[in-house]
Amino acid sequence: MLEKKHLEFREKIRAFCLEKIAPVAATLDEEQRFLEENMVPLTEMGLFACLVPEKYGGREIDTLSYIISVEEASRVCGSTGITLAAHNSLGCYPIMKFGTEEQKQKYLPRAANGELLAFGLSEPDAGSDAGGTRTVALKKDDHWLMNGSKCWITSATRAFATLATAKTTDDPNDKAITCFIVEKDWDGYAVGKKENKLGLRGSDTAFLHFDDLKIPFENQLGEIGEGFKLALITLDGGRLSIGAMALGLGQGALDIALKYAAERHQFGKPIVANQGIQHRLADMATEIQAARLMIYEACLMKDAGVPFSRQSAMCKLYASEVATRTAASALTVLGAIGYLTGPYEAERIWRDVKLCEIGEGTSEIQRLVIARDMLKTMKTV
Ligand code: COS
Repeated sequence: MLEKKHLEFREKIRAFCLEKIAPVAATLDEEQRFLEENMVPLTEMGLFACLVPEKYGGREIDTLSYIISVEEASRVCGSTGITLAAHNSLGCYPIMKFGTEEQKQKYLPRAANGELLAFGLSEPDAGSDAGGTRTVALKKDDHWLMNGSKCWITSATRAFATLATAKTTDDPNDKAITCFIVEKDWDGYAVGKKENKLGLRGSDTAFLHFDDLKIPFENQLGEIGEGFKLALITLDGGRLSIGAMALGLGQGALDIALKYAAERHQFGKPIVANQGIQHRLADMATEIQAARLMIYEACLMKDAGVPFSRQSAMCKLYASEVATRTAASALTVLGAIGYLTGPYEAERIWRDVKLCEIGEGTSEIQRLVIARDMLKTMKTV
């Protein structure tokens, strides 16, 4: 059972999302356009400042409240959900956790004020094998010199700065990587063309290219050689937010299916009068609620300082597979009309949700993380 403060927060965010985000969600998808018109309202609601401490201009809400905001945004617009998730979990959080005081003062107030941050880990040849990074940053005079490319970067075209990982040696046998905060305005930082995606078409995804990018020493984030662990710790939190995104998308699909099943008449009765439809809706609701409870519990674990890597992998794995099933079920309930782009938006959810099984670690990687943790601890629960 949620506490009163979480229930009130959810009501507030839900009303906001229905008023501001839902009306433009279809247009953003259709026009493949970034959610520009929502940047000011989202900033005013504090949704880019969720985790940032108040002393840096943030809202400093707990993880559960933040995750509820990603869930509610995704319930009406997956593109908004992923933009919030990437900025807060992958952009703000690592600076909060690993940044120097100067880095926090320099970047967090801007981030909390709606200037987006991005996270650059993946590369064309380093996806699931994130440690196989080829981007290199070598010390030269009074700076680092970075060369390489990052791919699938959420908000790449918008972000004023990116947290990018690189090897800090040209020794091919040394796989240690380090994280850096690099800024869009610097010479040598180039954004590739926006990707044409199956779903989440209102979020910007693109390559980043670094060509002799000069990085001041003070922009190294965390210790040299600790970038991989920094990334994995960051992804532990990020996977909760992708789970929340899946949860919201799945809930959105269920909302549409229930309403349609009650309204649509065939053979002289609403189709929901058929037990086959009722059972389908019941299964959808049950699985979504199970995913919700898993994710909410993992949020409490994170804030309590309890290790939650396995749980966050489980949350992402389960919620994204549930949401994929739920979105497909919603299309089945809607039949031919559900297959159309537009009238019921179930088709958009079906396209959006697939990313949840891929981004921030595929479902196969989540299974690997869960199994490895069980084997390491020899604890099944
Ligand atoms: N938190 C902190 N440390 C962690 C960790 C975590 N969640 N997971 C692993 N580590 C540590 C390990 O303990 C190990 O430390 P030592 O070198 O001191 O022993 C180190 O990190 C390397 O771990 P491991 O040997 O398990 O690394 P692997 O190369 O085998 O890869 C996986 C592990 C596959 C789990 C990792 O590469 C991964 O998550 N890949 C998916 C990446 C991904 O999600 N990409 C999408 C990015 S979208 S932004």
